[in-house]
Amino acid sequence: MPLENPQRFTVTAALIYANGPIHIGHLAGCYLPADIYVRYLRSTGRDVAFISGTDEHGVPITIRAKKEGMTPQQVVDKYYTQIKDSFEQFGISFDIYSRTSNPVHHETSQQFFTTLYDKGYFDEEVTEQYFDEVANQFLADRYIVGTCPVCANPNAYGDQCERCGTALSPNELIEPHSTLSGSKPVKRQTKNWNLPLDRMQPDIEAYVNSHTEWKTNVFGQCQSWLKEGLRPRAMTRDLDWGIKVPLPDADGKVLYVWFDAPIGYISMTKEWAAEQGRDWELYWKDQNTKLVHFIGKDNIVFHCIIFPAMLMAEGSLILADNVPANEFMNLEGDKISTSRNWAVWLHEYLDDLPGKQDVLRYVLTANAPETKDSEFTWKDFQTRNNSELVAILGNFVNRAVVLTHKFNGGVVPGTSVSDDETQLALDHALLDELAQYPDRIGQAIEQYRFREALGLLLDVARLGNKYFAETEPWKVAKTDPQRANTVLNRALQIAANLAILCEPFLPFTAEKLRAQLNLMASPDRKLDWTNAGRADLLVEGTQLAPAELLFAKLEDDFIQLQIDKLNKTKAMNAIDNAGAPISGAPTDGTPEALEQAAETTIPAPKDTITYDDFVKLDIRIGTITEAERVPKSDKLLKLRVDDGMGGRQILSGIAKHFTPEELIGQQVTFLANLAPRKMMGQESQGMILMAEDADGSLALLPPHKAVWNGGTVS
Ligand code: B3M
Ligand code: ZN
Repeated sequence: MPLENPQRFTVTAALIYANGPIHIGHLAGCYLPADIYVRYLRSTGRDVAFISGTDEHGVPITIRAKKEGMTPQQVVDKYYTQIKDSFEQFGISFDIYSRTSNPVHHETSQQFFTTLYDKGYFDEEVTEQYFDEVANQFLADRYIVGTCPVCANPNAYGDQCERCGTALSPNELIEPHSTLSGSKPVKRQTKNWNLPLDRMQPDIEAYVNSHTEWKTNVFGQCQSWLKEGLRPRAMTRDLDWGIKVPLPDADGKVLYVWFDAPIGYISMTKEWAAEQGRDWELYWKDQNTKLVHFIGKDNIVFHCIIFPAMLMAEGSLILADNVPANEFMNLEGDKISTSRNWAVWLHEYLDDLPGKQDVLRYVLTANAPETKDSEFTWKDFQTRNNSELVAILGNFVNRAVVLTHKFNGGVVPGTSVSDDETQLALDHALLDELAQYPDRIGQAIEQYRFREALGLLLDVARLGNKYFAETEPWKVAKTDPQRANTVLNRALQIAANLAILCEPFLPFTAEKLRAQLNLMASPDRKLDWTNAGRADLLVEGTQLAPAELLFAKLEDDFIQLQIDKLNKTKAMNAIDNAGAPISGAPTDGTPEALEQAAETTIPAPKDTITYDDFVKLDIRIGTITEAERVPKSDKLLKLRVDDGMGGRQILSGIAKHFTPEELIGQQVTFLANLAPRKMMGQESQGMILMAEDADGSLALLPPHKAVWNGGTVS
């Protein structure tokens, strides 16, 4: 059951692996919603611990180390600093951003393990695991590659085939080999300690089922795990990087990274509480503390099933009240991918668009993958900046400040009671509506509906713009300065409210706005959510700072630079792919090559032909002179091609890739002696040749310099 009206919150955001920089997908999926939630809670006066840090153990770290030619320690040191810095720059307001390599974390995790061990929770199990005799170590699933039994992908990992998505175990791989040495691994016996999730299923089920209020994607994923039946899971691993298993007979073994990582939330809370002189136990043991985990969808099972099971077994700690996991954000029509460098990296964004952190915060929230995967495009970024932030929010505030400078010397005017009924009713309705927004926005945030909350925030600015349109103070000032002053006062109160209400979403803008309005708190008027909605936040007589735009318009050429950057990445990937091993061929075994090969596969080569076969093809150059859609077909274009021999008609199934206009005037390569055939009742005399890109898009094949029409290709 969800907690009613809690006053203390422990809010965690996923402990990301310290094995690479962070990108917009991370921010949108987990850290921004968490930050908005926490900033809002603080503003309502609730006691919050906002905890996060880096996950520095596990195979993802050792794989990265191998790739970068560094030690695992060097890798985590490098990325911890970089990641922490990016979060700081984007205003993610953690109370602590720590790391799982800290001593307090090692101790806490080992203690936790020992408690479960002493309570008799673990089942010892001896299993046969793959061992690399050349590298002299047991192989984690990710270090074993072989052929997928489902789709025959030769580069499937020991835990998953990334081509067909099937979850695998190393035993299922055909012809497994080690990525460390390339050798064929052998089976060796090893002992590990299992958490009996199967026996704990009734308790876990009761817990999950008491939270029908969880997001549908989260609740649904839990149900499907439970329906399949939980299986025991080893909480130790044969690996040399991680937290040593605190048992005498466990040499060469470390805690499973998914055992220690979530305990990181607890150890980091301890670290923070010690620094602050607070009691960490209040945040993890008090039944009235609300524990909320913000994560991405790939971490649901660990936070909703495995970690709660660990906590239940431990016995003294609270369970999560909610786990508002997001789906994924895609980028310009493609999955964000680290190995393909298909991402907008936060550190690069900061270089390219300095001072525009709030614009990204805004766009990522407006487009958050809350209920389904969503999409980031630079065009949408530009549109939202120009037509929402600039045109609605920025414009309203700017008008309020500029008009106050113009008509009242930049001093906040007082109000006077109008004797005009219409004006009275208008102002009454305005203030009434304004007063409702803090609750409406707050409720949306408390229900993890951040997109909706942000929409409501913008509605407050819309309310202000509408009020200006209805009252026209710039006209009224000449005839009825008192009324104009009243209007300006109301508008400035809306702006002051915006300074409070936008703080969770746009903290940098909130600060600018406070400075511009010279908005000061006083003992009876704290500038927080509890006072938002009031129409007296800004005191009469306050001198405003000079007007300054909150947001600047983004021009096409600026956005184009970002699009060009991504296009360059795409081109680089295409070149890399061209040199990458083709489907069916072995890779050089490095994780990089394997990752690459798993993500892109070039079509297999066709059977060999003779020169005689080739010369039968009459391939020529022509120019497209006319192009139009074929009625009732969404695929076909009818082209007129100047072939130097009087011209011909060719039908081509490329309507989804090109508009007729962009084809006219293009030189193309075409097959001239293909037997004529009819399509949709029209004759096609040949075939336009195209190159297909990795993403399925098509490219024409013009000669590298203009060639006479009818010129042959050989
Ligand atoms: N390190 C997975 C990830 O970085 C994992 C999260 C741990 S949260 C306790 O996506
Ligand atoms: Zn497969």
